[in-house]
Amino acid sequence: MKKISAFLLAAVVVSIAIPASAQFAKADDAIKYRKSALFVMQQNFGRVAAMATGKMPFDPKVAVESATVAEFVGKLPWAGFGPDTDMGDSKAKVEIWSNKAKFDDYAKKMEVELAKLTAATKTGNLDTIKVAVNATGSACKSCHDDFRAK
Ligand code: ASC
Repeated sequence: MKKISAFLLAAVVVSIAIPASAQFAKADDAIKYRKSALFVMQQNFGRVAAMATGKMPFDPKVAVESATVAEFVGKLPWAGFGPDTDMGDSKAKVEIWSNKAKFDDYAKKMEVELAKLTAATKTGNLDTIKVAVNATGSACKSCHDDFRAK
């Protein structure tokens, strides 16, 4: 019994001593988390963008649902960019961590544009949606230009 408790205590101490970040057990989990959130966001944004560009038939109900999911999931990736997650299976440039304020501004901007996109889909007007899709796409692109490796 004593041996087992000592082992468990040691395991707890080790996991406290080397936290990957406040919310994830290891840096790889944080990276997987942010990539997953960005992927789900992109799939939903991409669907609305495909409707706006005529690559997919416009279904107003699906547009609202997709934009709503993109808006919500778009709030999630940032928790996965903790201080010790700058190395791993990722295109994220190290400049994110040396320029965090700028990165955070881009993230905020994208969240704002995604909220506007949801509002635009609720009008049911494809021209209004197109404007919001372009603004959201620009927000994605400007951050990628600075902070994502090619
Ligand atoms: C997408 C996607 C991006 C943005 C960007 C817009 O669907 O994956 O990175 O839109 O291409 O310019």
